[in-house]
Amino acid sequence: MSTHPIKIYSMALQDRSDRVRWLLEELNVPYENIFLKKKEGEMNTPEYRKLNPMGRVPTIVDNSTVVHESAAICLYLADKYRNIKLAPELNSEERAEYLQWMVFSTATLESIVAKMFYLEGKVDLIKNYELQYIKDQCETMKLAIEPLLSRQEYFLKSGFSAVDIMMAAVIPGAKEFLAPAGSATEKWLLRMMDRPLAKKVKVFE
Ligand SMILES: N[C@@H](CCC(=O)N[C@@H](CS)C(=O)NCC(=O)O)C(=O)O
Repeated sequence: MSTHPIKIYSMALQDRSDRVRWLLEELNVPYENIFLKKKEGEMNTPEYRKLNPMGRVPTIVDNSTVVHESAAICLYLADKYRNIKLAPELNSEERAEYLQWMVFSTATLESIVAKMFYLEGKVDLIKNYELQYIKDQCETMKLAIEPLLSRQEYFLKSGFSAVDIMMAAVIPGAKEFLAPAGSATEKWLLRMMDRPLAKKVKVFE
């Protein structure tokens, strides 16, 4: 077990570190925030590049363990503190489904949702073409998400898990496409937004 609180390197409360903070709160694990000032070059120092050679955030330092990639960080933490049961056990029937959704949340979902931010301020022609692409991709992803959340309260049948945290941190970026008004996905998202520890770390602000 840790002898020092886990350090989370980020730029702000509302970047991809928010999902890590939310998970740590749900796991009841102490942590220390280290906010790097991008404009002052703090993501570009040799010391930080040793932790994350790309100079991105979030990165965590847990004694001698260093991890970047928010999904990998959440996988690592939910397993490390598995007594809190936010990740199915290795031999559980739900383990494969859990891994599937954790990888989906960034590799498939966030890679598309992040384009929405990239498009801001771009010329209309590119914007319209790209927006149509994002919309089409979201429609395909909805085929997996919406029926599942119509059947059950959380992404895993057994209950709230690290998957819900990852998904809830990403889906609002393309809410109009992925969680339209009245959908089961929107109802799930509202429940996630109402969780006291999500509110505490201001994930949805
Ligand atoms: N896939 C990575 C993405 C990491 C990432 O791109 N983080 C952004 C902040 S949310 C960043 O560090 N951007 C670098 C910059 O703005 O200079 C993850 O999920 O951790």
